[in-house]
Amino acid sequence: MSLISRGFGRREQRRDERLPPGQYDAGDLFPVLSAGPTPRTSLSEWDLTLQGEVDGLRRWTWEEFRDLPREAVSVDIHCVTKWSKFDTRWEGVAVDTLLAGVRTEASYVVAFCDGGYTTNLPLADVTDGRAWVVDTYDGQPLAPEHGGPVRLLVPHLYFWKSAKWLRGFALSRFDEPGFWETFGYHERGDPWLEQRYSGD
Ligand SMILES: Nc1nc2c(c(=O)[nH]1)N[C@H]1C(S)=C(S)[C@@H](COP(=O)(O)O)O[C@H]1N2
Ligand SMILES: [Mo]
Repeated sequence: MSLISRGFGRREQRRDERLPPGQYDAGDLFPVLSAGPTPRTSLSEWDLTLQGEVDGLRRWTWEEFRDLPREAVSVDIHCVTKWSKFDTRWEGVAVDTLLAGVRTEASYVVAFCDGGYTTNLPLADVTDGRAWVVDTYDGQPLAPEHGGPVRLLVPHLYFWKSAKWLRGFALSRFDEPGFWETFGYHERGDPWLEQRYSGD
């Protein structure tokens, strides 16, 4: 199986220049931030689906998901609570791979999860090699508290957009707020523009 690598070896840029405004370097710490308990879904019951504004439901079982073309990514992540973490290493499937061949009028997606968490994103923020559904962190299966079996990874937006325990995407022509967005967080959440709260 081919494994495309992205973002590795990008070390020239100074760390302070890689830190968005108002953020600090968490170093080796990897805080856990979950709005509820960690759900446990067995892999035999697990699936990933594309729903809503699509030309037909798409569904992958765990085995089917694991057989998709994979990518390794090394990226900086930025939480709205102000910690950032450099050079985090993940493996998984590009959202582009899931959307290949899907005909849609949608401009937005809502990522939905076991446990009920949701977050909304413009389709443009999860395509063109900018988002992945990852099952591996630092060479190990993704730990349940960090979203295992799979989470969304959208490193160019605040980390609340990287939905843990991901089960799929609902595509829509309309932007519908997710969990934190309903509580006043920004609808897009670009850390470089410090889009923390609605209206920023
Ligand atoms: N399903 C789900 N995904 C989630 C969350 C959550 O509560 N539930 N929290 C979000 C927030 S606010 C952050 S900062 C990151 C935290 O990921 P971590 O716990 O792996 O650091 O997950 C995001 N994804
Ligand atoms: Mo967060």
